[in-house]
Amino acid sequence: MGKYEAPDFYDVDGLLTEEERMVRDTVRDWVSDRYMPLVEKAYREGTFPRELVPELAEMGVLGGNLDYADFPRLGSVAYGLVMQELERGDSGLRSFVSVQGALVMYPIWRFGTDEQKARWLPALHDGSAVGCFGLTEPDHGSDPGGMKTKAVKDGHGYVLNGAKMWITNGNMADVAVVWAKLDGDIRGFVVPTDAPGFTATEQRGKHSLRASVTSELAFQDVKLGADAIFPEVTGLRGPLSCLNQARYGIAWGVIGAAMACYDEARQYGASRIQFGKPIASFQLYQAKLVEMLSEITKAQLLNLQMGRLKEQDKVSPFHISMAKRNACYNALEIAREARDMLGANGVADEYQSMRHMCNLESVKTYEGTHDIHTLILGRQITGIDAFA
Ligand code: TGC
Ligand code: FAD
Repeated sequence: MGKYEAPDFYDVDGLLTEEERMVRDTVRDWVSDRYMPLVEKAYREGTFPRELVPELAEMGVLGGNLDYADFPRLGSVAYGLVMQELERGDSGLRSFVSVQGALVMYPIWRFGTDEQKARWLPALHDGSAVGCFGLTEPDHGSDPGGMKTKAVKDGHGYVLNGAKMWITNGNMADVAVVWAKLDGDIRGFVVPTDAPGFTATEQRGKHSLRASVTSELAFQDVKLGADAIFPEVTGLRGPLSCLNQARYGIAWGVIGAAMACYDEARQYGASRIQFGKPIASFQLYQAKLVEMLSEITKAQLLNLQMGRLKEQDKVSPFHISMAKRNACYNALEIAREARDMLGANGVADEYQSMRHMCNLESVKTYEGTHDIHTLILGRQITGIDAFA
């Protein structure tokens, strides 16, 4: 295939600042030069290319949106564009960065003590430490409020027992942000993964997100100091605030994957000859490209407006739910269509559409499934709570 040509039908580029374009282009080039040569092998072998973490850190994308100490700060739109470009490479790459920044650094920054911040934020920012976020349990995914993981007071500290499942970065992590019930209330704990009684077991056998580490965490009488808890935040509001940040990045990210699939199908159609003509000359093929580009363009504009609202502190979780739901649904449809348009070659791993398609099945599920975001929006529109 030829060089990647990012679709931008409505000149969204013209709505960006020079700095935003520069950040996007830096990450776009890095993905082309450094990540794309590795991804096929990583996906086949089911590994995350950890050797690239220092380079991600060097680009300032780990917690790049946080206003902390001397971290260079990315604006919300620039951060979204970074997610778009990373996921153009692979959802696993964006997932790594999302979890580190939005689900580990963000809660420590927002809810942590000065000591927790000083201990973890610089190391997570420079990539010398990796974090994971434990909310989902084997029996509580969409309904995290029912979680069983429990902390009890023990002298001046706490003892943690329970299990988390489907945890991105789990086996690579030095620190886990774990949500558990203390006296019946959901609280957040900063747990070093070398604490006795903490185990992480990699979940193999995934058809999706193969270039990402996913793990089950178990806590057996893990002793934590009094300084391990987030002191103020109580209830689902804590983890859900982090999910707002991560869902924001996903809405941008999956459109990067869709852009890659569209570009692959467009280029393939121009060079693949059937019935004596390029397949892109057939009307049905063209109609598919039109649908794909239309949905990409609408999502690009929605994401951009969401980002501008976030910069003005005007974004609500409902804006983010709509963008996450819309982007994941359409990105997955686009990836499926692109796979089909490549014929048999579409199932070969030298092409990327099927890899994106398989990844997007997970991304549509995690951080709130399509159905859950439908019901979040339905509750907002009607005032009637379908979860109650
Ligand atoms: P509900 O009654 O709605 O709310 C309970 C409390 O939370 C507050 N709240 C929020 N706060 C901040 N942001 C939001 N988006 C919030 N939504 C609700 C709410 O105000 C209330 O606060 P308070 O102080 O009054 O108590 O709770 P519910 O039990 O009815 O559940 C709501 C529901 C279903 C929407 C929620 O539980 C949900 O979103 N479920 C989906 C679970 C989910 O998204 N899990 C993601 C796990 S992490 C992950 O997947 C990482 S993948 C990472 C990667 O690899 O990229
Ligand atoms: P369930 O909640 O059992 O849902 C099953 C089906 O039922 C879905 O179609 C759902 O939409 C539907 N459903 C559920 N409730 C309703 C309802 N009220 N009305 C209508 N339909 C409903 N979690 C973390 O905490 N940290 C991570 O780092 C993390 N990384 C992940 C990485 C991967 C690769 C994957 C696949 C998942 C990850 N998750 C993580 C977990 C993810 O957030 C959950 O899988 C997700 O929240 C859905 O929960 P569940 O799988 O238990 O599905």
